[in-house]
Amino acid sequence: MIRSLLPLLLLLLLLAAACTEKETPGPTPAGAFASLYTLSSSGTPRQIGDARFEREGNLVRLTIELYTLTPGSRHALHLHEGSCEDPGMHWNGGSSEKYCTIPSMGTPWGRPYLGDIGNIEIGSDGKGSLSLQTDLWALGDGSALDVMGKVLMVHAEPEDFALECDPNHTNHPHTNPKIACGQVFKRVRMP
Ligand SMILES: [Cu+2]
Repeated sequence: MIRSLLPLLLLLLLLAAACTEKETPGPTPAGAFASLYTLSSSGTPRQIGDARFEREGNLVRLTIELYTLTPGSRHALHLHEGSCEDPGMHWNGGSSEKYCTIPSMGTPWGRPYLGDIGNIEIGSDGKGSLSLQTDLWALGDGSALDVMGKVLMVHAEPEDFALECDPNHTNHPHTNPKIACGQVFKRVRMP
């Protein structure tokens, strides 16, 4: 009986070893994070969220968690140039072209800028999360497409990215106040 189970046990051991190996972090950290703090001219900045960027093969996965925001609110999220103290332009990977029709994971990006993440929805508990996977961004390679060092900006209002990509829509005067921000840093420790 035991002898007949041996090959199965061996197989299970091998599978377990393979799984463990996959989870071991490589020599170079493939991740980055941003801690998001409120931007306000008065009062102490308050942390309202976290973001994680992870490289998976040729993809970058972004996971954002926000908390203590107005229940039921929606907010546009962008990556900007510069810093939280002195935010710059919308990040567009060094390009002046619109990204609307450029494929991300095989389907059009659908937003004008490469740094347009999307809108996040805040639930009745004041919390919201968003995750995004794209093969358009790079992480930590120092290229023009690298999201490292950019600033993740939370805006007061949501945005209609599809409308902004509509070629018939030319006029969009749009001021969307910045309410929170976090710079994207290399993760030095694995969680
Ligand atoms: Cu912005």
